Amino acid sequence: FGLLMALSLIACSEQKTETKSAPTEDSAKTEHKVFPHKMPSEKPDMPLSAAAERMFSYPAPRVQDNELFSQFKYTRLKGFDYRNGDGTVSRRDPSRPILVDGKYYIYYTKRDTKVPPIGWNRAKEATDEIPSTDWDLCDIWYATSTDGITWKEEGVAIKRPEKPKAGWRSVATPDILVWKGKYYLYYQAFNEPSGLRGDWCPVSVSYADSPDGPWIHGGDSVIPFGKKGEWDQDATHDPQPIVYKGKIYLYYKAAYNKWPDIRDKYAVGHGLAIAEDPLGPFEKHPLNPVMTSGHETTYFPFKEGMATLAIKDGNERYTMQYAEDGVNFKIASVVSLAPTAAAPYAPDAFTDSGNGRGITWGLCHFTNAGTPKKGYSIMARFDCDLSLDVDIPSYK
Ligand code: AAL
Repeated sequence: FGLLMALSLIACSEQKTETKSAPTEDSAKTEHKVFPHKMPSEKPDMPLSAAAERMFSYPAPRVQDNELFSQFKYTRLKGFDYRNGDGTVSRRDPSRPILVDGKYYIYYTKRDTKVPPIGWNRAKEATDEIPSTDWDLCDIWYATSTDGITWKEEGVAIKRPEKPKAGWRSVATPDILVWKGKYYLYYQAFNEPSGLRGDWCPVSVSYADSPDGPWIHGGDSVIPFGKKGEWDQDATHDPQPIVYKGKIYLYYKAAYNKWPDIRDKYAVGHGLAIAEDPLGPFEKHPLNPVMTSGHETTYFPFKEGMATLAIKDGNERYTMQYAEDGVNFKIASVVSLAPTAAAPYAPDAFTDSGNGRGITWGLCHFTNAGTPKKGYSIMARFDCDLSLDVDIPSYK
């Protein structure tokens, strides 16, 4: 047996030597071309594996110093009471903070109900006092802070209106635009308990001269639903306005087939609607959806284009993406433990500088909203290193 083994080993090594000494025409051609030790700035002219090829579709620098890579650090906020977490108070889906006269302002979904939500699958049992989901029977509240950690809850910004006005059932998930000295809040306006036929709702807008209000109703269904059969036929969520190329770029999400019957066809898409006036009309971009991953919308100006964080949902969840034109997004980096419902403080979101500097912090939420009998959410702060000006090496 020992002899047999020895013979077969010799046979093997002979075979190997033979392969080496008889190169094919192809391998001879590429013999001197081996992937270099120093990362090339251009794709090298040589056959590449799929992964090596893909590497050159990421923006430079492509290695550890990728400008659109970050880790995320979280800090608990001070100043919000959650009634010992009994599920009757919830705060979620914060707007991006804005800085006005030395104070940060945020707007968010607040639920204060006698009982916690009963769940989307029991939406038929929801009443005027029993919420179906965590964002049912909500109003939009606001809070201020000087350091982004300790907040003072100031009161209601937008109360849900009387039935049958748009949003009578719930107003939720706001975001802010500052345009020509006025403030505009875009938010989801529910006319039925979410969960009944999916998470159906259009977007409304209100405006004010001061970030403290009073808020004047400015319009409903500002992003028209798609026609029946189109991806955004009955949901426009997470509106996020940015001033870009002299216009208002309003990114939004449609979660289609969310609940309850065709969950296996569930998908998210983000659309872009563009207007010259904050009250519209908003025209949808012909290439919509411009993103196919990300449960919420988190966009910010970066260099001449737009960066976005695709959070949960979709094949490309947990990626940072970049579009030079604000429309055609490509994966720039893969991230982990990313903030949910991230709303960054983006100082140049409304300045249209054409040279976005990125972000270092923002608000997000943590949720156990699916937990029966005590679902609710809290807001938190995240810090990150996605700024071109401020380097935070400790997060790398
Ligand atoms: C959120 C957002 C929208 C949805 C629900 C409340 O994270 O995507 O606001 O409708 O979940």
